[in-house]
Amino acid sequence: MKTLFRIIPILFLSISAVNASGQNLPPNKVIPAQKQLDYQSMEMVGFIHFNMNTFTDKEWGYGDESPTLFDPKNLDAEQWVKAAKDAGIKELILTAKHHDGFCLWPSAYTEHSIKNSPYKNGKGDIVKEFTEACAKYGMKAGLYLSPWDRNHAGYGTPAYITYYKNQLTELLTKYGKISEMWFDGANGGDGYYGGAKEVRTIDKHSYYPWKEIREIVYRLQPEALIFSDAGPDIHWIGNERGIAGETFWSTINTDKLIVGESDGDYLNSGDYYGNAWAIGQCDVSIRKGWFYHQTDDSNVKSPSQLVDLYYKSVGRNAVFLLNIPPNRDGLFADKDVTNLKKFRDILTKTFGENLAAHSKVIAAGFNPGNLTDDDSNSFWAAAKGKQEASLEVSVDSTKKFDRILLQEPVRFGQRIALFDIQVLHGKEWHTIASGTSIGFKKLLRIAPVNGSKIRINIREANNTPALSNFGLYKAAAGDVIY
Ligand code: FUL
Repeated sequence: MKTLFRIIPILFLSISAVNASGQNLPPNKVIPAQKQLDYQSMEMVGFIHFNMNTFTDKEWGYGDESPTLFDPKNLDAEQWVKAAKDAGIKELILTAKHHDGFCLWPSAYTEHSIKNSPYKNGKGDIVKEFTEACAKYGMKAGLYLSPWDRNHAGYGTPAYITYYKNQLTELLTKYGKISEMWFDGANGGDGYYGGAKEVRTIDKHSYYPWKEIREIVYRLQPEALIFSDAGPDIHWIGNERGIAGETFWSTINTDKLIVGESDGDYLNSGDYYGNAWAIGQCDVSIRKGWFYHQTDDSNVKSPSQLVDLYYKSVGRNAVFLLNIPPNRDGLFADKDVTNLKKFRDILTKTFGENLAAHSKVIAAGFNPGNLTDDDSNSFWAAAKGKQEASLEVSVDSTKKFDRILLQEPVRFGQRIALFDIQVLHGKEWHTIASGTSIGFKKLLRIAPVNGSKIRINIREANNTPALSNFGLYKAAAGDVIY
């Protein structure tokens, strides 16, 4: 592998040279779009699974549920948004339609919607309430429109595709700015299908015209990002536990991706040789299920468990997508709100003081001081042509730390493929951490340690290595490793 990493970089090297200030790094062939950079820097997005299943106590509705069952008496979308904001969430994604086909907005194309429910006497529109609440509090709004529809009579035929595109168009034209469209990979199986009550399988390679569907999104909402297990902007991490691989590349080979049929292990690590940039998104629910069930009230993830997931998603170069399902009243349950707040408090405390801030850095190459200057835009880069480097950071030897932060300026591509970190304790260097990818953000958790110097050794990279940020922290109470 080591030799391979040494040969491959040549393919990635661009012709432009690093200039003297180090601010113009030759970019890799595969780099993120600006909207992907902006998305990744949000770090945390939220999911809101709220729909017919909330009232039938199911996870997957069959599609024959009566709209009369849907009646959230105290729904308050602002409560969702405020609680999410306090938790550090920057965008929320609502299940406008889940697999059972019930629509949270009064779609002109079906009767299976909120307009035939008792909610606000059929005059309600929860997509509207949701997007307005998001706009009011500066939260980005995304929507989930299930490609699988167990209610629709035409599912499996071209008629359903027209219906799906019409619904997508409604959602993208009537509710202001939509920042993300979330396309689920689950599709095909048994269902009501307008009364046919049968099993309908579809060809995952050809049934959904994904190219056309994506074009609708980009045409109607040019700034929106598209999620699916095949990307293109954001891809599924390959499990629903919220955990990215310890090695995670934001590059992936799109030829290997099919919506609903991608290899989970592949998605979990990304691909060093990938031909496209796609952000990894780690979805997980704060509760056992995606939808609210009273029986899960004793099963809400603790603040510490959520912090652990933050390290396993954001800390591994991915984005954390946490689901918080409103209850039958249409509200986040108190326990969920409390745990969300405590989760954010723990992170704020842990990352409140960077023990390496403004520390002296010695390294060959350009602007080593940029590593500790509190500005994650500026960066250090190794000397031109080098793919290995060592940086020495002087630190206060009286202070113990147990969390390490590294960031690459990924606007130039993801480069570092092998590194380790050592601490000088007395006269000896001890290796305290190592890794095989960094990307936008890498957080390493170690046993508490102190020393007078830290050495960051970059052993392999696919282009001139660069780092934009380095931090040392002491974990706050509640920041524990599971
Ligand atoms: C899955 C769905 O089948 C679940 O119900 C849920 O929506 C989850 C986020 O994605 O594929």
